[in-house]
Amino acid sequence: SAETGIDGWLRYARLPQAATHHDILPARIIALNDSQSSPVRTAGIELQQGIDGIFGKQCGVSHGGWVAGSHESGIVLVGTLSQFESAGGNIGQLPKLEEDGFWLNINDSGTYIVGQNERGALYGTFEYLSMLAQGNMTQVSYASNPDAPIRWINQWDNLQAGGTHGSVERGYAGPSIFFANGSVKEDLTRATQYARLLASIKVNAVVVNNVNANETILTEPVMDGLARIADVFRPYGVQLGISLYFASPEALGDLDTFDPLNASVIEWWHDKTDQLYQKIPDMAGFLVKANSEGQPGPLTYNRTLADGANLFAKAVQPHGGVVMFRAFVYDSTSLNQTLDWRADRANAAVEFFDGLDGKFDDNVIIQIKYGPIDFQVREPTSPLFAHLQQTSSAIELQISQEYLGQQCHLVYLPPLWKTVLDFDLREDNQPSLVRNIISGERFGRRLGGYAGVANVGTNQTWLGSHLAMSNLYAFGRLAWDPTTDPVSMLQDWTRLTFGFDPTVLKTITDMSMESWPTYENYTGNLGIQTLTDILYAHYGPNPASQDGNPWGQWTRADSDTIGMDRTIENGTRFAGQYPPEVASRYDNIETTPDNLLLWFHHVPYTQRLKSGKTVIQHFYDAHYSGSANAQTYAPRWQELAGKIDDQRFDETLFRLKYQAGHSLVWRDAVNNFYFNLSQIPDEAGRVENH
Ligand code: GCW
Repeated sequence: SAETGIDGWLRYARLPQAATHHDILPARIIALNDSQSSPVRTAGIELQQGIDGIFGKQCGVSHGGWVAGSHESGIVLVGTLSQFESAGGNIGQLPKLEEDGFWLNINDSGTYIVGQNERGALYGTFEYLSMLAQGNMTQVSYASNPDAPIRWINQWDNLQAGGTHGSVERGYAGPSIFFANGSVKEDLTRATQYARLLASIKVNAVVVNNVNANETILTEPVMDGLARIADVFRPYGVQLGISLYFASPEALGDLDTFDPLNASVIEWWHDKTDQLYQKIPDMAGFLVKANSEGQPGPLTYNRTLADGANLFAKAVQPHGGVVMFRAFVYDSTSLNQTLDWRADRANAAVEFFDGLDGKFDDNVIIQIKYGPIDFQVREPTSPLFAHLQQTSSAIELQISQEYLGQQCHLVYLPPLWKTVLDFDLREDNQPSLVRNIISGERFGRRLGGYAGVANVGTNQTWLGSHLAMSNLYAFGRLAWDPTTDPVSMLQDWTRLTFGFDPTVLKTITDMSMESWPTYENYTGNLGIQTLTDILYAHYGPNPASQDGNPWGQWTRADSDTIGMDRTIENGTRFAGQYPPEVASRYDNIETTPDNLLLWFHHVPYTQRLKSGKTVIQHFYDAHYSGSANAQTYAPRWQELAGKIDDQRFDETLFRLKYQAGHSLVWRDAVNNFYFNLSQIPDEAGRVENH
């Protein structure tokens, strides 16, 4: 059958020699709940489909009739702790399970999947099926608990009143799977399939509309539509969240203010929230982008960001909801590159949140992009993670490759994400890894976790590229356990997606693991940022656009020097936003790693790196070596002809050939730009006046 990619890594493709395993497989599935919206019921269906697909063995599903202690072999039993106990199971010896966690036990007497809640039972089921689909038939017994409670996907989907299809901001795979004609689509098949994929990677909520929201998300027909989305999500244990427009009381209601401390405004939001929860009792909560890039917010009324966040927190609190409040707050109109050497957008988040730690309600989580600017190919860790200690925080990662080739370039992102998750901020001179801050562990917070901007669309591949799906898969795996090895999860994904051929596995592993450094090399290296066009599409090279723009993404390149001076004495003082150990490391050019040199220091092109090369020669060399490596992808992929289906082979080859060409465009545009500016010749004679 044609491989469209719609099932992603959940294909349940037939194993080689499937029939030889029939004896050791379950013959009967017992799912301890049969109500329509129950994830445990879904687990039963997945088990049935999975065992049939992977092995060609048909099993019946029942919802009871298990006799505890009967040692009936050949069963797989799935349910929650309390369902298991009511059915007569002994939960006394089970390891401790946290919310969404599960226990998986495969032994001679059967397979037992017991969740702390129904969602956990479904997660355990998908984990079991992932083993089977990879031909792993070993007996295991372990508990698995999430590292963090917040494991959310954000979609930047627009409702698009007046248009046919809802567009997706920074989405590269077609229009929205949720919205069309200003409302929720009638046909939610794709939303259902999406929830299935997300449940299998243990994602527990999706914010379905763009953070650049408008008030129409709160109209009656749209709220009814949202309830239908929640209905198709529910059997997968995925909760629905929405982004709010701060000025809605004025734009949709008939108030003449949206001041968060105004009594009528507060009442308006409480009413709306109650209406929403009436329709969607298990709604996850709200996401808010305020006072950023034209969005209104509390600062409009001289109120604090905490006043703004708490307005919503109080409204959802009685319903058990949470508020994800974005830290991506900056005012581009206040930045002037020419007049102010100390101006720096990177400073904005810490400055805007200064003095607010401890002022947020308990159910507020500050959602922080990994770096201080904006999803660049290389950024230092956002220092804000160290400043919020009495406030829960979550990291925002971007699966959608906005500045990273928009899914036309292969870039496997977990190695980049790990540089931030594993980064030690040394708060109070103590180990302070970002992953332990957002899990809540480091500062003793109850909430926190991960938000991944996915922006899937109606394209059959979800992201527009088959290989890009490894990033979505890995996001879920890391949010559950950030210590997971990027190679091992990539290989799980590859086997599940493309099967068992060792050459396929090796080629995809090698190319993926090379892909981020390769992309960094032919785009922007040494911490200068991606050097992408930032005036319009965020696509393709445009180093000239990286200065003088109103967005505050600058390189301060002139004919002799380059880089942002972010030191404490002489520069923008950004380095001083880190705890002392890290601040002094970045403040000092000697201890700043080469890959962040131009992020923190303004230097002559002839500055020597630790490698011994000059900055400009490194630019030339890196762009040549990066694009040279990108040239190898398509031929390496071509070696896989016949080892995977034609459709996915061809569609991937097309993208890799495109990348090969576009990497040359990148190489020459960037190298020529800096050669023209600096007039410093390339030692290898490749870059010259034309
Ligand atoms: O990087 C910018 C993107 C915008 C986005 C914004 C944000 C949704 O270019 O498209 O808006 O970040 O994250 O709010």
